[in-house]
Amino acid sequence: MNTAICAVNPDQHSDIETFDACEPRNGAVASRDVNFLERSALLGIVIGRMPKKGRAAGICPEEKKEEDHMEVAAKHRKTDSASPASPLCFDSPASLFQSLISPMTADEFFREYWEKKPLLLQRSDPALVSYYQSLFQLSDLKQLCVQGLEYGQDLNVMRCVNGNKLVMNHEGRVKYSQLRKDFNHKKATIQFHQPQRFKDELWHIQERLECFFGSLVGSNVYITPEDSQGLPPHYDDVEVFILQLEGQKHWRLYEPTVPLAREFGTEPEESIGKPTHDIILKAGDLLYFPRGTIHQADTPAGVEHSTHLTLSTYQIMSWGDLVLDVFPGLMMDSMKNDINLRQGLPRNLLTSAHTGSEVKKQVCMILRSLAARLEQDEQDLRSSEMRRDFIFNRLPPYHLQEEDLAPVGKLPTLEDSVCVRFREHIVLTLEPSPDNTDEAMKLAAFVLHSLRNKRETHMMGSRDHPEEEDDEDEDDDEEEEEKAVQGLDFPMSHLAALQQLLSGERLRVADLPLEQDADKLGMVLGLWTQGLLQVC
Ligand SMILES: O=C(O)CCC(=O)C(=O)O
Repeated sequence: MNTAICAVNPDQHSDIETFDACEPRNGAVASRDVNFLERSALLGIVIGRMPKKGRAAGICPEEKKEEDHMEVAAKHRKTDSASPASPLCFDSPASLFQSLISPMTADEFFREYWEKKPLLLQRSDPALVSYYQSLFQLSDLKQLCVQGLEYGQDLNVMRCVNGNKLVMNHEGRVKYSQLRKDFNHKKATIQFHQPQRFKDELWHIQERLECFFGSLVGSNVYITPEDSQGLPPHYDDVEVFILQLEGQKHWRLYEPTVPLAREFGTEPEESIGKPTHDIILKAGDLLYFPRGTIHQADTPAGVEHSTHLTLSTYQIMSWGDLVLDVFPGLMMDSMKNDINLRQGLPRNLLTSAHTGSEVKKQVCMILRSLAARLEQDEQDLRSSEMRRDFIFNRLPPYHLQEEDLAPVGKLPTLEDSVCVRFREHIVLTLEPSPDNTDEAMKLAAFVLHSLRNKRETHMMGSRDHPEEEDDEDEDDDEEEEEKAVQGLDFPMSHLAALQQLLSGERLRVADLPLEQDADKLGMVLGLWTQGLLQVC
């Protein structure tokens, strides 16, 4: 983080004074005679109105409409007169992100802020304020409790006391009356997990963001009563976007001890120094900060309560993680072709206290030759777990229902032209063929998709159910079976044809780059049956 900033409010002159009261760590203090706009630019603060849907230049280009997605969403969209019109632009993943961070441009965001430093967007647009409030509010909890919520799994109730997190969860099912008692009288913060499971608009936003980032996007809602704090200072392993939905929250951010941290961590107040940012977030404001940023937040006295939504992404998405992911496959392939890699280790290597410089040298040589071979290899890198994890755990397309999964339109013939449906929710991977019977390890081309993913379990994992551990093996088997159904595998000879289809082109079945007409038809029928392709 290279710039220290403090929030200033353009509407209240006196707030500008808080700038001087804040002591940035890096000495990046703007002088008093810099005017507000210049200073805002210097400080990474952007203030503005949201663009009207589809009106702002370059924000919502009509031609970028994603047909399947729009079609399904439009078919099922409820006409809910209580929901305010969305100031976000859902036409494409990029336009959604752009409208979320408006008036900052996505280019500037990724150039100046992403993984680098916090960004505060202060907006005082009443339409945006009421839209943000409609995403989740304190009063939603009553109905959600009726639907059935469990402590621990669906929400936590906690309070920061003397720098420590005091968890105040009760057993089992959440009763609304108890929840309000803890909130009103014990000043507990309610941390609601993954509200996109219940709130359609959050499903829509997060599904678009998952397409935009190509990474899972989770969320939590935090509701904190006045003059109270929920969590002690800590940092997360995710990029976060904080949307202030109701009331106000006071945020303090600190220099990371582990920049771009890969793990969650807490830090005692004594060791974190002075805040680099001291901010009051108001309804409609958005705050971004990179993973590793130490933070704490409290609802000031005199504010009725604060509700904010934390959108988080890019967990386990670093270059290091990719190398960890592809390395086992690379090594296994090399071992098949190189007898040197199959030669035995020196005797007792595993039991000796030091492996010695010769062993290190040998390992370095192997790594160099692996890199050299990879450079010459024309084939794509094979990702084993990261792609699968994303495609099987992301949200399904917005408002996709069981009936949308049935084959669409007429059965394709050789003379028809076909197009892939739900392109954004499909990946092509190369993996060991399910037909492998020996060590030769044949590869197959897998078409994996997320159309049958469950919105109700998005980002919930299975670790929250320790009581079900006995059944774990059985559940794992069932889960594996279910996942296996969410894709099709084809022989490697079909790879070029699949790549062509998945590039989004409209193609005549007869023109697919496959030798046999039967293979062409077999491939398109397989995809058509899964609802992944239609005659167009
Ligand atoms: O509101 C709080 O106490 C902390 C919230 C937080 O850490 C977050 O939203 O990431």
